[in-house]
Amino acid sequence: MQQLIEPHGGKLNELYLSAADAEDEKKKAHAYPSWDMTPRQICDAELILNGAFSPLDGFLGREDYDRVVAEMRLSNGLLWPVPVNLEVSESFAASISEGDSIALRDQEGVLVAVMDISDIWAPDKQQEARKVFGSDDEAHPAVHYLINIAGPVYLGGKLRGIEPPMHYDFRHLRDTPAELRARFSKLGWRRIVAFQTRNPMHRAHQELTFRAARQVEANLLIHPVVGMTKPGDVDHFTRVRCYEHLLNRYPEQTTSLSLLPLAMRMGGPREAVWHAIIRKNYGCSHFIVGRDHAGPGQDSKGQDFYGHYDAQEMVQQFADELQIEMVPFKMMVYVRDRAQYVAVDEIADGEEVLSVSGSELRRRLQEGIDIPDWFSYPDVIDELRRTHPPRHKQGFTLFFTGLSGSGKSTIANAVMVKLLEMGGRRVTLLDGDIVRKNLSSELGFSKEHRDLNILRIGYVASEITKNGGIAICAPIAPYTATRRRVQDMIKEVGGFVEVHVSTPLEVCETRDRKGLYAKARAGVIKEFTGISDPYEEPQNPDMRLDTTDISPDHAAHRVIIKLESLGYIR
Ligand code: PPS
Repeated sequence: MQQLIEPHGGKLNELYLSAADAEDEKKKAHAYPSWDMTPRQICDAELILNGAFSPLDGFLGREDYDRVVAEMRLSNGLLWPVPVNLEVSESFAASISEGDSIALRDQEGVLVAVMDISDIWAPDKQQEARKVFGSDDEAHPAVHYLINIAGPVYLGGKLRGIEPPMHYDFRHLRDTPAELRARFSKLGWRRIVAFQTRNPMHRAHQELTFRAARQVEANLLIHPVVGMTKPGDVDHFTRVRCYEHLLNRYPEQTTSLSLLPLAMRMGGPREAVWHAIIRKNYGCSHFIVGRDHAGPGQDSKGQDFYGHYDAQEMVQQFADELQIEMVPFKMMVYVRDRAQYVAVDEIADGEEVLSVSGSELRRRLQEGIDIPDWFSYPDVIDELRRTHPPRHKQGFTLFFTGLSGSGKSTIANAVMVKLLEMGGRRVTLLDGDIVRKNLSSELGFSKEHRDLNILRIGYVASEITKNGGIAICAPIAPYTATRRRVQDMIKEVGGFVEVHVSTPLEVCETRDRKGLYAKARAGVIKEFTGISDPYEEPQNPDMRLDTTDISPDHAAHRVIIKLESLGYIR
């Protein structure tokens, strides 16, 4: 009988201990230093432990890391394109030594694995960004994560699995590589083509996957990523319900759906090679790579980070080593006269094609506009509309940032009152001073404390937004990267509107309503924004307001008009 494709490196590396050994290890782990993993580290750990990242047997050590970054290879020469590291804080790293064991826990403190530390080092993150992602531009989500969110020290070492990270959702759709391989064997599937996605699937995707399966005479595995995708993507709960609707539209017994708890990096070509290796470990013989695979979009100058078909080229370049066969696909578009989907390179001269881009779809959902039948299925659209109501029914955060005395609080207050006057919405004001009194009273004005303060505001605002309310924030929020983290957090759950109150420093200082500028100049107050501490101006705010020559009432009125034009109120 023909066997399924071999895992990468020849062996599926499942790292869970037996029940008895896990019990023993759990007792010993009470004495180990403990690290609460970040959401991304939990995703990575799960896929290391269940063998999806075979042949990895832990987080990369230094030698492997260096070679992966430089050459896309582990130190033994095996192809591996993306560094998978346990990044930690300086203080945690200082508390342990090479040779120690540490307890890796999930966010509730449950022990997931024990890690035997072999290497501790501070990586060159700029170099990692340039080599792995081809850029150190922080508009790239993974570069932003690497530079601004990931800890400064990396730990390398083998893992011993205690218990898999817990998932309460869609448990019937989650499989380890061994479970999926067993399912394929049971069904008698030998040729399986995997489809990776982080988006809802519509008719074009169905046509593409259906054709791919027919072309290579294989069964189809829809294998969406439900770990971490690009900030702003449709949440996985909604997507999975969409996939389930779509599944009914494939011929019976031909197609399977399974969820992959991967934390994507949006690394384009390198990531495509990684995705291929992962699918090979799950037992798939073929892998679809379309246009812009794992693409992060555009850089801060408006240029694409990667060419549309770079990912296909890189997977092709390593075809011999990968063994899993790529099924390359061009973009599918709808040809009106033929009433069918066709690859862009198959369109005849003069044929009229129709397409709805991702941003056009979002616009139509936001504005409650009709979405044509040729584009998607009614049950898929209904599902999207349930979680993406038009903007005026969504929660949103209005985030003012600017110097002390620029007018943020006054405008924020005026906007709040105008919104309350209009009625029908719940509004919460998180003004700088109010927050510092109620949420952050123990914090000062160091960079670390300011960041903590802003992240707390962001967290509260995201909860308000998620539940359909309006959060108005008015802190100084001087750092771009921290504002970005707040924005990413909130965009996952609703709207985010950034207003830069750009009143110049001279004007703020002349006003000096609280007398703080005078004290800052005299050196009585240290680390004062604009005087002895930085303010990084927003590059692309939704709106700029300089209050030098306009009244607070007028400024608030302009904000209301902006909110109306963006569709958040009407
Ligand atoms: S931050 O940077 O976003 O955390 O600042 P924020 O929480 O908005 O707090 C700013 C208010 O605190 C007062 N204050 C200072 N501001 C800046 N730098 C220093 N060192 C400082 N010390 C006290 C000041 O009144 C700010 O209020 P606003 O409303 O901005 O004038």
